[in-house]
Amino acid sequence: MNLKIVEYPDKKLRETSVKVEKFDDNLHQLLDAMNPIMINTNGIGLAAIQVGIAKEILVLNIPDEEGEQPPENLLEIINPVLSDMKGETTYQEGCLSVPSFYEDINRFEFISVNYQDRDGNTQYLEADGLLSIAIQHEYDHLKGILFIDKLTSSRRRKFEKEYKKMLKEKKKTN
Ligand code: Y12
Ligand code: CO
Repeated sequence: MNLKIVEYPDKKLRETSVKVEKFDDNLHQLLDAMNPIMINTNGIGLAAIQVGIAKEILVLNIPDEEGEQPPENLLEIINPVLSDMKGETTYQEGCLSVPSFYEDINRFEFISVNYQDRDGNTQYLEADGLLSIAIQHEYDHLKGILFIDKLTSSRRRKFEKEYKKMLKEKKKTN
């Protein structure tokens, strides 16, 4: 499967993803293609809409203490429903669809997630720390929300200016 990361300001990223209904070979092929894209681009989370597919599919692999992302730590989350959001935390986030930009974002500290795995089995997890932040960031993608939408208006204006400049430079070198 030849997938490419969709980058801001592509309007595709604003689409609302739909629930997965068929847990078939097509879904497995997509999941198997999303994982290496995420790992090879130093990502820790990726939503299907970031590769142009508007379905409620997330892959995550939170680095361990050595900074490794072994395949056994891969988490595939389909049709997630978040609940029991509690507390508050701040983390400097980045996004594969918004390259070269990082900013402090407030999130809930603890969340619970009901979801399905690649075979359609119902699963449940409770998360805190980086996993909780990453799931909330990826879940937002399913609703067409980007972390830059959470910036103050002055910070957002600064971002738009810097990002435009970065895209211009990129165009020159390509
Ligand atoms: C905490 C904060 C954000 C998340 C969401 C998942 N975000 C990522 O996985 C971001 C990855 C990322 C990787 C980059 O490196 C490359 O593209 C090679 C990167 O650097 C550049 O764009 C130059 C930026 C972001 C989870 C938890
Ligand atoms: Co993102």
